[in-house]
Amino acid sequence: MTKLQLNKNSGLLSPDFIFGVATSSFQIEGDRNGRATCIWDTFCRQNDRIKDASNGDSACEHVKYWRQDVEIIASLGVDAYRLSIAWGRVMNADGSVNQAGLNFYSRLIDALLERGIKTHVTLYHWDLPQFEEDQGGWLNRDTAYRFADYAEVVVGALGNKVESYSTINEPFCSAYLSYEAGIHAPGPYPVSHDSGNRRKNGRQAAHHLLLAHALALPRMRKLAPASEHGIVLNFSPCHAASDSMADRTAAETAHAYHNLWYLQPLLQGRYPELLKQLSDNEQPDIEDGDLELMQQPLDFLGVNYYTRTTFRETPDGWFKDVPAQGDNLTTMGWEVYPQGLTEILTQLKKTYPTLPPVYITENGVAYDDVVCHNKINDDNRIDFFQQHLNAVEDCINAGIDIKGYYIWSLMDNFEWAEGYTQRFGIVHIDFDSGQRRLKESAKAWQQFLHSRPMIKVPAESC
Ligand code: IFM
Repeated sequence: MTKLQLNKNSGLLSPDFIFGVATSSFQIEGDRNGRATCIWDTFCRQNDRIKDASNGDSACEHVKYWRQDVEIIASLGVDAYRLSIAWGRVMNADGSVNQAGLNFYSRLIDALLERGIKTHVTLYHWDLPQFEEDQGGWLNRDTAYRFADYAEVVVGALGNKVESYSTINEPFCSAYLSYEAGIHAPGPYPVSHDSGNRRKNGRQAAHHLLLAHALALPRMRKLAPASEHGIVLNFSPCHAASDSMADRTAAETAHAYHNLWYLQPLLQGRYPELLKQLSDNEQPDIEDGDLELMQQPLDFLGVNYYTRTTFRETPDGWFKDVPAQGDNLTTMGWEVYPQGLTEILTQLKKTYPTLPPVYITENGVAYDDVVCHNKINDDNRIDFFQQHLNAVEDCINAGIDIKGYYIWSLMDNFEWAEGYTQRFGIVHIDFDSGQRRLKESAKAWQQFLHSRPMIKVPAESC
């Protein structure tokens, strides 16, 4: 079996470096009846939105098998588990609390703590309740205020027993992919409901997501002063398709639009200069004080990293991504490009010297896994992890404060518009029977994590 290895002086082996596995609510939970309808339920029921026409009704049946999943997590030897809370499992449309839903998460976290596993809770991983979308979703400023109320309910109940909280996961996806590109829920707005053009919608949703983060964070900090509080952003280095000035400019514009747009307001209280290049009817509505509020102190920045993206100029002077090519592609069509992690983080640190400590909150890969004699030989995935661990090490050596690394994902799950066609897990799921099987990559992680030289103090006794 291929092994995962680090040199014995590696910063990743320091006693307080956290290794974890990550999932999200809609992608694994199932138990459709235990929660309010969310935008992904609606989206999945529309024609041609999901590659295999599937939905999240059952997913990995995690609500049914959560005890088994906790045992699997514990068996891996990880320090932490990153999960997300389904807003619609905790809040009802009338604003009342769904106590059964809240209890589910509370029991799960207790069971993890009993096994010495810390939790990282993300409050929003894309499953906006449909009752919020019906009021305009992330295009409606009020959603940001209701998010903060929901955050207060969750953090009020779970408090300090959660090691770290993130407000939002990947606002780029919830804004750009969803309201602008229309390939994620809620999808393209029918013209009659369209409050403006697509670009304006994407920018407005982004603004409200960042506002939601800013409104919630101080309330969360008050309710869980011993926990860490932050946000999770996804980054991809933007490369030019050619050496031409036009393509290089396109790549820079894409970097500002896709990467910096979400980080700069949080660290500097302003959007990139690119904002001024947008026409008046493309710019988001921003109220006085919003940008100041966005500069909430962050205990950490969660960074999700998968690949780089290449751009070329379009005839109207904007940018378009060029599909990755070559033989080093994953089944998502993404290029395996570990050095991109070091590149983007060193670039961000140079641009923003006040970059908070970083957790790599997601990193992983989808490949075509085959079950053969009850075994899933995914050496290609082990290689992927090894290369990215080396990249994390390079970042640490370059002076970036990286405090942890989360594998995406604990288990195969519902991969959004790709349905169940993409397997990102280190644990294989049989979506018919619910059977869980450790892939060889999970065993490699087990061996690596259990053989770490230092002794960890269980989270519960801290
Ligand atoms: O599965 C997703 C996850 O929900 C968010 N980050 C990227 C992953 C892979 O596409």
